[in-house]
Amino acid sequence: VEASIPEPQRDAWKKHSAQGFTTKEQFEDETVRHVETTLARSLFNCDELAAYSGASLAFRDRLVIEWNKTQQRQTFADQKRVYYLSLEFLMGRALDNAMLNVGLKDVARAGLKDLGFRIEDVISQEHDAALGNGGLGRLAACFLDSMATLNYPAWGYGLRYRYGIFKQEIVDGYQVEVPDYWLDFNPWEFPRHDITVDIQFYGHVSRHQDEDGKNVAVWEGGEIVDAVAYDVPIPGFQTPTTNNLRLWSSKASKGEFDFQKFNSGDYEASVGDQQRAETISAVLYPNDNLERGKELRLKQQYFWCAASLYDIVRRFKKSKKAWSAFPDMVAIQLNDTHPTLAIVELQRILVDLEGLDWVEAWGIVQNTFSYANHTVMPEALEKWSVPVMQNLLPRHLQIIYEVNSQFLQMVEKQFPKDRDMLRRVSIIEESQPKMVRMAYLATIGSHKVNGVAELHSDLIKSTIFKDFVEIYGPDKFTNVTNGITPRRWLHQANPRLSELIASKLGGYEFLTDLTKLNKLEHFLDDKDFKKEWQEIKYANKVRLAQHIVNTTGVRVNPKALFDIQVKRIHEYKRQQLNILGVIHRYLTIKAMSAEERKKLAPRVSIFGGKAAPGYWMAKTVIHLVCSVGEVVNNDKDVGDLLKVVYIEDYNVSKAEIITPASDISEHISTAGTEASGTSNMKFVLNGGLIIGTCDGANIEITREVGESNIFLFGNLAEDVEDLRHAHNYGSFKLDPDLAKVFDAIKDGAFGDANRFTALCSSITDHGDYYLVSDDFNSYIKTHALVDEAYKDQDAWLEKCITSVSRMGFFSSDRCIQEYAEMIWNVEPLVPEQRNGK
Ligand code: 4GP
Repeated sequence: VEASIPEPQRDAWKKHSAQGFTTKEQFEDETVRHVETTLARSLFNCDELAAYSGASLAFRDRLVIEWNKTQQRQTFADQKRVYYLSLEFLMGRALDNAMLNVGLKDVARAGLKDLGFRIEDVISQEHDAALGNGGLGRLAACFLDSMATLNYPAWGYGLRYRYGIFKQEIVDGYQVEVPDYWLDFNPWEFPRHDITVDIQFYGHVSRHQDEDGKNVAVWEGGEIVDAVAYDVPIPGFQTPTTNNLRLWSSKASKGEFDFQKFNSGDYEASVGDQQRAETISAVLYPNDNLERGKELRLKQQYFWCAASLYDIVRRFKKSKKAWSAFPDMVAIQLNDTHPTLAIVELQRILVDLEGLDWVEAWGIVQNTFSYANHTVMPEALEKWSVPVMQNLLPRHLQIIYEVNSQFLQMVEKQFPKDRDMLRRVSIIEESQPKMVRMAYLATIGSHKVNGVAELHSDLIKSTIFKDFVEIYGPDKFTNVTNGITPRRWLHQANPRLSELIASKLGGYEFLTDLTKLNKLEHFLDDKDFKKEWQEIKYANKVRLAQHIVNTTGVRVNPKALFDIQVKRIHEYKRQQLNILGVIHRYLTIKAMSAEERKKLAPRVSIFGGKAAPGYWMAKTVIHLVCSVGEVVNNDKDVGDLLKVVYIEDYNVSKAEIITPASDISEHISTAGTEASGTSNMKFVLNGGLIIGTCDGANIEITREVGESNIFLFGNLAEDVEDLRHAHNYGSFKLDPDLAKVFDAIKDGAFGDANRFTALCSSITDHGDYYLVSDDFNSYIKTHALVDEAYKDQDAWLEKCITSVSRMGFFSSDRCIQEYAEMIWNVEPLVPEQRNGK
């Protein structure tokens, strides 16, 4: 059906085209209009939430106008687009970001003030969009910001979960999970009921002859679920480019709704079917760095991949180009292995539905896809049971077998005598039941595979993909070190620091070219500048101290050294090492004379992060932190010398308050386990130093900021395997300082010791897999160096400023440029007029 307006009427349309506000007057007009008409409220009935809603709708209008233009521009340009497939997008709040990216925050601040509101109160009404677990999902969100800012024609594809990551409450020192129902009012999404895709599950495959006598596979029967598109505009910074994030929501198919049952009076069963369909996109699986192989998760993955592929293929077909041009128009980036079924789905579309020859189709597939790996930890590598896949996706399993068989034939030719190689690299693991190894399938179906920091990219080549490097050669494997968007993580989270930097560098160009920060080193002797820098850090600490007292009741001294570890709770990230170190500090203070205590720098140890609901050990760590806090914070001997706090419900908007307030932050994973880490970058960019292991991006941060500006400790990745081996063969010796810490715990210094038995014995009796004991002494000593260094405030400040000036490399803009040039081969589409310039 032709939906465009005929030529003669287009002038009328253009005349009435929506414009969006630019001035304060117009902003107030729009906000009040939305409050009064869209929300049906009035000036007698407008609380902060209503003001938030009105202001958001005013900004949304602006975004939508640019968004429509961007989509038209990209369609006309007819150039290659990139599609970023991620099961997680940890977006956080949108209003503040929209205000800053379109450059109208000051206008909004003044307008809201006229209308009787403080902008901060309005902004804080927004519910975080928390469709992710941690680093992997937040990285996707930073990438969307960079792709729009750099004007790349790019779409994100994900799932519209009804429940994002759970909310964490700390009750009596234990984590309690509360569902995150976030969609009550979400002005940032547009339902596209006209864009609905039928997604098939189950059924069987039969073979038919087509008109040309060709034998084709037909996937029949089973059930159909509808995927409905919801679009979220993604504004670039200081550019009109506004990209699209399309999230799919599941719904019972109209054709499927069982009228038979309905008419025969079985209303409940019929509604039950409906609910089952909606379950697919109902909840985000709350695991970080862990896969649990649940069928519903596989259903989510296929649902999302099939809907996205349908959409991408439909857009390509409109261009009427030959299939061979598909990889010239489409780059699909897989964020980890979660979207690997998209590879199989494209092969299915090309061979079964479009009639392409297998080999030609597979060439197109390989040239289209690329895959980023985010972890080497075995428990996080996705594998799906063959029987489960056979049942849910019978045709896809056949295709996987065919891909595998051709791949293994190729390998056999290359390595004729190496039977074990075939077993090792097969997509199918010959276990009971057989399993599909998704990382291998993703590697075979892509033209590039990358890790997310140098060490990590080296490790994947020497461990999980070692054989594949032999088979394909080293060029298929590459590195793109992660980055973060300086817009959210500096300009938005730390506006005063951003302003101070701009005043010295003569403008905000550093926000789009972060390497410009290096000029800050010229101001190391500028007393006023340094004083102001220090005042800003202090103000940020006061703001965090306020949040802490409001939420926990614990009063912390903002003059103390703030030592922060916030991230998902995981044994490999070693929050246990941190809290055991804190106990060691506590015991040391208790043993000191009053004179000695006077010389000690006061500390606040701050923890935050969620544990996966089924991860018992992680939950025990949280409980230990809270129990230690209970004792230490109420010990009169200790006073301000040590406070221990657990910040509840760590999320993106809390990170915006926490990150600018650190003096030191902890990135202390067992070497070789943290693929990159990204909060390490955020903390340094905000003028905090870090204590860390030689792991992930810590190594590159050290290279950039210099060894004297970071506190490194612990064993190296290359020694980890030998140490573990030694532990298992009897040479484990518990560190003597750590032994004292365990004695205190066992004596009940922090309450019932039984609650911590498993945690302690994982180190003392079960091999200490994460090398807590091996690294303990080095960790404690390095903390003593931190204490010493903090005493010389001038030197400390110089380290901070120097580090910030050298953080240019860690912008997600650099990262996206590397993907675009090395992997996607896409060009930006720069609009003519740019705002803010
Ligand atoms: C995370 C890694 O653990 C983290 O080091 C990295 O910075 C982040 O991805 C982004 O690349 N991985 C996951 C996961 O969150 O579930 O594998």
